[in-house]
Amino acid sequence: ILPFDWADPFDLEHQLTEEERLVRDTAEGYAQDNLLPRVTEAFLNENFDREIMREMGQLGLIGATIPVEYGGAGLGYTAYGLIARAIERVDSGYRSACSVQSSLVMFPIYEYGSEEQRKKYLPDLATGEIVGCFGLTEPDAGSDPGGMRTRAEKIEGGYRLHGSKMWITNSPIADVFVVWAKSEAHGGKIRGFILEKGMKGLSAPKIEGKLSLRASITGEIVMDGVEVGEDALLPNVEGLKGPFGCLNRARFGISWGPMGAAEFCYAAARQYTLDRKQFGRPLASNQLVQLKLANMLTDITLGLQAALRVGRRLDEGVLVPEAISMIKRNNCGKALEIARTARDMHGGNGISAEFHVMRHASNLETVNTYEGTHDVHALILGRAITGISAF
Ligand code: TGC
Ligand code: FAD
Repeated sequence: ILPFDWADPFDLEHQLTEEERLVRDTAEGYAQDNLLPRVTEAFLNENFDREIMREMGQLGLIGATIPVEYGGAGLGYTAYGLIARAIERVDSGYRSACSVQSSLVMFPIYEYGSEEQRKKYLPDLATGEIVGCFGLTEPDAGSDPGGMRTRAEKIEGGYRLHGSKMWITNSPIADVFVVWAKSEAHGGKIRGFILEKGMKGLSAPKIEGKLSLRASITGEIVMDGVEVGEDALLPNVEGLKGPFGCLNRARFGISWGPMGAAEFCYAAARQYTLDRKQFGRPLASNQLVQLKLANMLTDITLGLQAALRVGRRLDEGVLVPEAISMIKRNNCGKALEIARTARDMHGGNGISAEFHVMRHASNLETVNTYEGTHDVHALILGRAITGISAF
């Protein structure tokens, strides 16, 4: 019989390889030493420090699964998940920046791009020298991206893009924009295009006043007749499976990330209720409090184990999108619940920025919504279970 570890009851530690532990330690060290000290100010002032992209790039935390020859780290998906968890232990907004650059910008350029596009963009994206964004969502097409209005008109030697994208992470500071549009030259099918900052007709205004993910910068992408050459088209994919192929990877990362935020909130609630006394004894000595801690740890432990299982299968080359929907949905929903409960367990202090739990709870509202809402992932599962689409 071994003693119970309140922080790692299923011994996740020894299910990781030596290399994965090293990556995890690098990411955790960076996040705790360099991100945690600046997050409160960034969140309160709604400010994303652009330098963070270069810092993460230098440590190999961007483009973890992209091959080394293109500047990536050539790691497996579990390692990528561990990076997301470490960064989101500090803030979901910082993990967002890392996910978008890695899975939604580098992955499509690597997977669907020409050799020229790979060479042109991937190394600088990996170092954080340039920042990318991913434009799928539109003001009138969120859960239903097939309803997008952005279109690419055929012109001599290229395309002219019209339309607008909404809620785009990093768009106001982006150098490179991976956008999805219905292309008239391809029978109205959805195609991916790489746009660059400074192109005529392209702008990316910031969305102000978010009450969630305030340490991340979010904006629109406005395309008012942006003209690009043939070389801006991602040649190797068409249809919604293009953006969804990227989302499979990003959603997998998002099954790990919120577990980091949840672990932070659980550990904080545990310590707080051990330290704080009411009615002459620690809050932690009350059954109601212990029940909450037991529920939190159970959900975190099962969520991490599930994410590890899906990561191992991805590393073996087995990709089941519905399994990713299951863990994205479960782990985001549970993390949100845990953060809200931790906020409550901190009493009045729980609403203070100093204790971080409310910031996590507010961030996780977004994480539960983007990359497919909690309910949309239930419908993806429902369709797979019944064979009937309920969208
Ligand atoms: P549906 O008919 O199901 O599929 C259309 C085509 O796409 C293929 N496909 C997939 N391929 C690969 N992986 C997947 N997961 C796929 N899901 C579908 C499918 O095989 C089909 O291919 P083909 O060749 O037959 O045409 O499409 P639908 O229109 O019925 O879609 C329904 C639904 C709800 C599943 C889908 O639209 C959906 O997932 N909606 C949610 C939208 C979403 O997740 N948006 C995310 C925007 S990006 C973002 O939020 C980034 S935040 C990043 C950060 O800051 O961290
Ligand atoms: P809607 O689709 O309008 O959904 C509203 C509600 O209706 C939800 O509860 C939803 O679950 C429910 N609903 C929708 N359809 C159904 C149905 N058929 N049955 C039952 N219920 C349904 N997008 C990008 O492309 N790139 C990004 O980088 C990006 N970053 C983001 C950053 C932030 C901070 C946020 C908030 C969003 C970001 N998004 C991004 C957009 C995000 O993916 C969308 O917000 C999300 O997909 C939901 O779309 P929507 O907001 O239009 O909501």
